[in-house]
Amino acid sequence: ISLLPASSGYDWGSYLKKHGYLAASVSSFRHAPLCAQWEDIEVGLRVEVLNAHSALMTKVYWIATIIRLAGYKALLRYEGFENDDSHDFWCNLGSAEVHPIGWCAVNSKLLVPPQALHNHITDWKSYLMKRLVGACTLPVDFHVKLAESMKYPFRQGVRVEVVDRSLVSRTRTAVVDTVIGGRLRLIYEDAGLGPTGEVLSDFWCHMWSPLMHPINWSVRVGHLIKETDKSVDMSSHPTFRKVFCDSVPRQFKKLRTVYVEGGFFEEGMKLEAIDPLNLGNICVATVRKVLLDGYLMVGIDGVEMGDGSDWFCYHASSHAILPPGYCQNNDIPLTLPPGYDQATFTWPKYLEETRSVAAPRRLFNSDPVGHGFAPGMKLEAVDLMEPRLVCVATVQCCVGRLLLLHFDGWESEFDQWVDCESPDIYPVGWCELTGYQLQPPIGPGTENVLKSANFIIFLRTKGASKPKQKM
Ligand code: MLZ
Repeated sequence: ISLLPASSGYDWGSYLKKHGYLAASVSSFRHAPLCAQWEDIEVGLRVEVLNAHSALMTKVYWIATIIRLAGYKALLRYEGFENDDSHDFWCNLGSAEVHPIGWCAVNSKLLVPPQALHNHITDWKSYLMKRLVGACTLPVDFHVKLAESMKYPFRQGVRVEVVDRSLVSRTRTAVVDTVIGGRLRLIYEDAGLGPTGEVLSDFWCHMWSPLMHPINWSVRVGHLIKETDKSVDMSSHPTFRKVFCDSVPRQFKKLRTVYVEGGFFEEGMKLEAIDPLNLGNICVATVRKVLLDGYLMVGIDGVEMGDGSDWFCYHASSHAILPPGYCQNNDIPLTLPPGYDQATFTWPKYLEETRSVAAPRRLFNSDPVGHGFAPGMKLEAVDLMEPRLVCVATVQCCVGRLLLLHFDGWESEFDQWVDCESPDIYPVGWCELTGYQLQPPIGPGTENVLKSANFIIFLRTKGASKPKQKM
């Protein structure tokens, strides 16, 4: 299945309005620009916004009220239309055309009402005085804060260690090629170039992704790293003509410290873990190796290749590893090793059969967390199996810290569990704000297209058990 032609300006507004969808609030995304400022942003705020209905040659502005919020997007109504919603329009509050009240005065810009209102009200001055008494507006430093939160500690030419997409049990050295909204396009140092100079293997991740590390991390914690193939010549690629600079730990998000006194994870202990290659599945799993600094290599029971090539590194504080019994306690399906039956599987029996022990509960990061997500909320989320893609998505369900995400228009096969603080989920309007391309739902809302698309996926996956997808 190929994706729809990418659209840069996805019409979130019509999609939300047509179906009455809600969107998660910007304040629920700790890594998102303006997250801390968003508490003050609410329906009823007044802003000065470009007047798109003016016949004048110069840019003029008018006052509008926030009628509805969806992530960064606001449904605005120009002052004067009162209860008439027919001119309402969606606008990204992060865009350069929206300002706090008073901005026009300070910057010598004209406030001119939209043409449809010209004959409507004659004494604008007293009308506005009445309408604006006691009204709130955006914080004055809104755009300054926005600009500040969109500075990133990475730039082209910075070297990092990142998971090898062709062999997830090891890392590989890569160079930052592009930075958009804190997401990095990384090119493996020995990726190779195709006939037209195109990069043969790259990886996208957020700068706070747990899959990315500073240079020397792998050797330090004891993780396997692919030796860079020096015979591969990348020098004709513009990114590789830059002066390189090794990334250092302070450029990365600090992980929660784990205490190993009083016992830590040990090789052979059983747990439940999100399958790194099928992120919609929480599986029976085993600690295969304990690395330094609280990192673990985890294998999924019953489907392991046996050579360690499909082990995956999770930090002990990761949301992706859970104590045995977690799924049952929370009424969500646990994916069992082949040959086991949902009706008869019990953890105590399984531990006995496999002569193993459960990883103790206290070792897991079970901090209770309040978050603002609820089932049905819309957001923009990375398809972690193809991490270049940021897609229109819905929170399907919430379990503790975990959110099950569904990609609109795609089969549930593509659903993924993510942590509520994952840096790979963004508010509605984030792509527009940062200039990242958003993947719209396939089959833009029409039943037929949706059905046939599902059908194609069905054909693709029919027969075989769910195919493993490459990262
Ligand atoms: N190549 C993949 C793209 C899937 C993207 C889905 N994103 C939710 C496929 O066609 O299967």
